[in-house]
Amino acid sequence: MDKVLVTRAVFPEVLDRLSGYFEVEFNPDDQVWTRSQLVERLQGKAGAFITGSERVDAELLAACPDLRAVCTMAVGYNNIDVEACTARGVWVTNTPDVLTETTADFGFALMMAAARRLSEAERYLRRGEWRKWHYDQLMGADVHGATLGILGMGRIGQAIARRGALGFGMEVVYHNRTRLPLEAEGAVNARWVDKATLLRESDHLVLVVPYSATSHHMIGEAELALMKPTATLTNIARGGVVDDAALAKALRAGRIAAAGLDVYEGEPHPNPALLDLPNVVLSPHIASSSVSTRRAMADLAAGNLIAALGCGPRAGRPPTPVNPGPTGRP
Ligand code: 8YV
Repeated sequence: MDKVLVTRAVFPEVLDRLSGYFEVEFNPDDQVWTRSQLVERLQGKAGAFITGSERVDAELLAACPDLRAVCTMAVGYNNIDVEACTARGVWVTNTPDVLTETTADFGFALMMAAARRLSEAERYLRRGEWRKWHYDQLMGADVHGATLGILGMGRIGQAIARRGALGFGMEVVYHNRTRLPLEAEGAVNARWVDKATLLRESDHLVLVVPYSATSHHMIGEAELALMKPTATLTNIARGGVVDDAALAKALRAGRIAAAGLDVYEGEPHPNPALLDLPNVVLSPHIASSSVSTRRAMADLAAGNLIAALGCGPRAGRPPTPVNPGPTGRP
């Protein structure tokens, strides 16, 4: 029986399922292991069920030669060096699709909360400052009928566009490296524009682009300067896509109106400059965290691990691979 490591705490039913196929070592206290603790625990393991918190690179692979599958419970895999895994014939899998709608719901919620100043309003009320109605109390920006900008038009971007166009009568503009086929643009009523136009035209800009060297600080001081002073910015992509220090400055100076953030540089320690600002809605990387979606992500990651290690009904054919596994070894 192969041995596998589950690096973080996960649903007990998922551990039970894995135990039907493997000898499972897990992390009941949900400790965030150091790199050397992780390498130590991976010795003799054929597979790893990981999350976005663990970094898998060439050095780790060299130190863990028995590893044949790295299965992350996330759609994003910027923490995994896929090329290095492919070179060693190690499967990489992720959990796309199952989280698309839930993540889009949350992105929309953050965007609306930022536009309508929801966190600010709640803090005001809790502080006991609400004494009377007045005409310009906590006035925000409308979402319905406004221009929704989307940077990164993959599955989640399109799901957000659908909400905006069909539910809120928004005009949708987007920027993506590759333009969607006309039909797909038509389905969400979206218009491709270059990045500068996207920044200039958006009333509410939502970032859904994967993190890579290319998308690092894709939104910084220069980009924020192009946005409308009344605009909001929502980041549900990855910390690092936005230069958080530049964003904090822009929010403080009123160069944009508000932001909604679920992801940060240096998670779980957001830039302190963001914490004191009234015009930013902050959440702790929970966009995919609905009961049924987190369960579906864990099930899919487990199914990938089982199949990648040659077990179960899909032996050798993990449902959502990122690379070709052993057949991709040069
Ligand atoms: C995960 C995410 O919960 O799927 C992703 O890429 O950002 C989240 O849904 C997180 O990465 C932990 O694995």
